Amino acid sequence: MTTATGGSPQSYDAIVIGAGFAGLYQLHLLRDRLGLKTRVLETADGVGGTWYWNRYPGARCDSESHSYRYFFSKELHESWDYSERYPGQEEIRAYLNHVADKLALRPDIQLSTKVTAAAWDEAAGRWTVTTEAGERFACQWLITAVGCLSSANVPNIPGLEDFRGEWHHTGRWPHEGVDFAGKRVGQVGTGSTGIQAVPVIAETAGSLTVFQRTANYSVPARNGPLNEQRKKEWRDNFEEVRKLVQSTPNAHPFRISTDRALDQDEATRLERYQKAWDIGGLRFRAVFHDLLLSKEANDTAAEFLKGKIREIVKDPETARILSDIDHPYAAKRPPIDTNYFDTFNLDHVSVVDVRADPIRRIVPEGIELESGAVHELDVIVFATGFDAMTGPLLSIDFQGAGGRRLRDDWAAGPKTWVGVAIPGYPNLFTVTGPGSPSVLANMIVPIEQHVEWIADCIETMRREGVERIEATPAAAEAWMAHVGDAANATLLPQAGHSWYLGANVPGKPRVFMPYAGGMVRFRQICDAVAARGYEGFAMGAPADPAAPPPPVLAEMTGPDAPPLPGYPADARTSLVEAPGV
Ligand code: N01
Repeated sequence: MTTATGGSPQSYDAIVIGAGFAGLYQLHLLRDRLGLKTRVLETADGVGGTWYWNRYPGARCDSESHSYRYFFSKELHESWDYSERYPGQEEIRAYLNHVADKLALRPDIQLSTKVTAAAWDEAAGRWTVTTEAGERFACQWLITAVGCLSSANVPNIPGLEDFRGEWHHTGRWPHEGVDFAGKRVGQVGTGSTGIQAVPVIAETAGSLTVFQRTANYSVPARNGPLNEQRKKEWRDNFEEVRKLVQSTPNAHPFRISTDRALDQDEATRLERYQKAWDIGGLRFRAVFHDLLLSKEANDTAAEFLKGKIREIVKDPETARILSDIDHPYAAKRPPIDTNYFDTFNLDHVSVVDVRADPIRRIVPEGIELESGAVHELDVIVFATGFDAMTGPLLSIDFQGAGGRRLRDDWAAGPKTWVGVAIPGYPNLFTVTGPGSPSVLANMIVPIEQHVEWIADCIETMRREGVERIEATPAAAEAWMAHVGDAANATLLPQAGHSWYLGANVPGKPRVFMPYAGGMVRFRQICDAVAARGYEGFAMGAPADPAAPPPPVLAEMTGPDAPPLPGYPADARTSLVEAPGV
């Protein structure tokens, strides 16, 4: 199929940007259920989204494999087995390729196509989407499926261009891999990614120096192969697993205890932490209900985990640096690992505390610290994270109604109505945009919920002959206030340097971006918005800037909000049970 570079743009009903989990499913629903002429535009030369780009050593999902897959089709479910408790990057990419084939999606996916701009044409009631190559597409509905963590954050450290060795960001890893054999490797960053990468890089590197700015907790993943019986169990229990992940606030396949840490005596608490440590993974966060609600409760878990670091790491100074953690457990996204702390017992692996002695610059031979010390390196690995949530959207020049620009509208922070719609940007839907539970949940579940909600919304519009939908400014204001309230009911904002707050990117406004009220409550709110005729949206006409906030939000989150199935009454206003992946 050809696309226009001049003259009239190619015309579609819907354009989807991105071919990861969200984009593939969105295409399937719009094309195969609604019969829309739909095209997916994808920067990469393959499908997979985050799993296409993040090929760094040790890249693996922290969600358990029976929960990290689509749940919309039993047939699809039965056609695929993962091989380990946590799926590795290659296997997830293979799964998504399998899905693309099974659903015959490829003919409608245009790879190697980077969207750079999108402008709303009010007279035509359509978006014009422009790519880096100058191709243009017109569509009535535009859906971003660009992921939350796809804009790599390479820190602006002076001198990088003079470095004589090679450097790589984990989120843009070379497809041919990186040969560390015998090399002096420096890794900057100890988030979830860095903690996965260290043990694997150490296997072949001549030396590995980890530059740590913020020490981090980590719980053993206890990964391992799934035997045939376990695979069959996950295949046979599709309905149960689906119901479970759709009924937990973090969309993981485990329930969070309703017990409170502070109600237990110390021996019981320790016993339960030890048991969770032995089981491994994000389930550690589920041991007690109050771990993110009470600092005192959190301290009990934090002390247990710091004690483990001191137990594992033999050199006392290394153990001190690694366990000198300044934030509550799980206030930043909690990593899980395979032999992370043990790796520091190897003679060729060391940690440098760059909070005490910050990185001053990069010099041709390596990394220089403020003290003047120079660490000579052949390879630098930046495991320095992402310009999260807003970064991927703002990398596209969105021009909404009346020529307004998203970059200006979000200068003080993002604003969406229920994470999927932006006032001033009609017929634009954002899958897992700011204000969605997204990264505080097992991503697949919010992705499926958003994609289905968007498809239902478009179906309703078509049925009712409505051409245009736009969130009202008051709805987005009210939603972001609620997103802030939900976060403030927890310890999450106490990790002042977290990417949830945008604090990892210099100059980025400090706004808590994901919705911490839990996926179950979120789904209830979205369903109510739709059931009440898309409250908070203007249907068929531009949004009234003076429209009042939609009553649905106050009703769904206030004291008379409907109960959440299976949760205690005091889990009403904010669940905040277990931020996960
Ligand atoms: O990124 P991060 P990540 N000098 O931002 C440090 C998801 N994920 O790629 O904390 C020195 O968490 C920074 O230090 P500080 C998951 O949601 C999912 O690890 O800012 N250090 C920090 O240590 C995760 O949360 C899976 O002080 C600098 C690190 O770099 C998200 O991806 C697997 C620095 C960045 O940590 C991002 O994790 C892996 C500088 N100038 C990851 N700049 C799954 O399971 C930054 N740092 C699906």
